[in-house]
Amino acid sequence: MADLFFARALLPSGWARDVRIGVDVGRIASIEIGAPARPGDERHAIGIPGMPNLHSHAFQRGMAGLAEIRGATADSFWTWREVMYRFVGRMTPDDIEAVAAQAYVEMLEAGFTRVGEFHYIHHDVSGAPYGNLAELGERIAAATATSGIGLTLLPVFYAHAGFGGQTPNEGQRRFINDIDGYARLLDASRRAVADLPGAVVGVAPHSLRAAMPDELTAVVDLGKEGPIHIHIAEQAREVDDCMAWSGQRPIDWLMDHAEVDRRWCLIHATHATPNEIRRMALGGAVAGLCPVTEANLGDGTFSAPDFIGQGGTFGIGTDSNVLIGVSDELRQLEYSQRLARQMRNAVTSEATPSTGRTLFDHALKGGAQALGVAAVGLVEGASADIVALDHDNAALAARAGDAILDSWIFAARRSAVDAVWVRGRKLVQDGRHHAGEAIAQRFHATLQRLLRQ
Ligand code: NGQ
Ligand code: ZN
Repeated sequence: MADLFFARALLPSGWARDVRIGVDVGRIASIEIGAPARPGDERHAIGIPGMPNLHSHAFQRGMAGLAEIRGATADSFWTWREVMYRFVGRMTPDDIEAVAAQAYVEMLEAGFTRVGEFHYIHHDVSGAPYGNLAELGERIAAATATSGIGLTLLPVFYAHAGFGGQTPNEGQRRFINDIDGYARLLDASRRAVADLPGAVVGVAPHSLRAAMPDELTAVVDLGKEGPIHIHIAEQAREVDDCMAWSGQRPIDWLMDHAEVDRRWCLIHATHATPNEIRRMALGGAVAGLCPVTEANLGDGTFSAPDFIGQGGTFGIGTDSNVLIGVSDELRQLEYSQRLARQMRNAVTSEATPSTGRTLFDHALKGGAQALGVAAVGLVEGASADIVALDHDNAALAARAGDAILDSWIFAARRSAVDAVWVRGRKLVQDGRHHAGEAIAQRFHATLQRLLRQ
């Protein structure tokens, strides 16, 4: 492919002018700084690294916006979950693939280049395993192949309805495995992505609600070297239930019963005490924040500034995919802090005064760590996952350096994402995915059928 030339690009060392990037079999092979564009170079104004999306349930894109309506009882996370269970209860493998492909196109168009799919639908609509245990993992892999987004597949272990090994309920029938079944599923999942370039497989005990202590240990052991993701402390009721079960809060309990190190990603971690925040930061686990979904579900606000202040690393995820955007997640993260603390520029420090840059750098590093990606960013050896921003976007007028990120995140209505490459392959041009129309058509047809039932 042609070399890429960016008038400005965000490198690990900071913003640089006149940057030429050479790509070889999906990796960044060379970076030249201060080099004039050569004939044949593909020229762009602004280059930044593609962002990892560390937490997605792709199928939930199909019900985005359909739970914003008052129910019979007080609406909460738990009533939303009932709506979600009803929706997932009737999806076929084709439906799941079609909805996932649409979600991944939207992620790419928003500047995400890899997705951590926290994948817990394993069985057919009746709750019986498919002949191919990884049928639905294969559908997820197929949706990433169609869209081109990078994949970290996180097959989920789910066995119980609540703390203390409660029997799963009807709505959870498609998620349930024992450890033996999970081990087989994990093997099948590894085979399912074996031919997908750059794919990573991790493990994911769904939550302390869904996995008993001995099961948690077994799942972690099955994970070998890969990432370990778990939902934790998202809802106040979850914290109360954990206290009633164990006498401890979820994060404290986890820290005491597992070796929570850099392989771990604690999704949400919303209700963390100062001491739990300190313990997470010390252990090196990534806080997997999903600010748009957490706001949508009424979860609460994670104390990101305190966590960063203690040296903690966070990444961002789109979780329920109710609205998909890199800038949306980062903006919501910052705005939640401003509202809670009645201050501005809440995540910054003297060393990193730009809010946009601080958020972006953290989410890039934390996202890569959480998704099992060793080298990230515009650096030789990293996967060529690159985003070009549109410098004609009015919000970016006359911006340079970190002001580009600040203005993209806080001030752009129309998407400022112009082009996106994954492993050096250009998937998005002029803001649109190359296969976006066909994938959207299939998504429309799928939703027509699903919502008429
Ligand atoms: C999920 N989503 O697995 O999709 C969950 C809801 C649960 C979020 N936690 C189900 N945001 O946690 O029990
Ligand atoms: Zn989740």
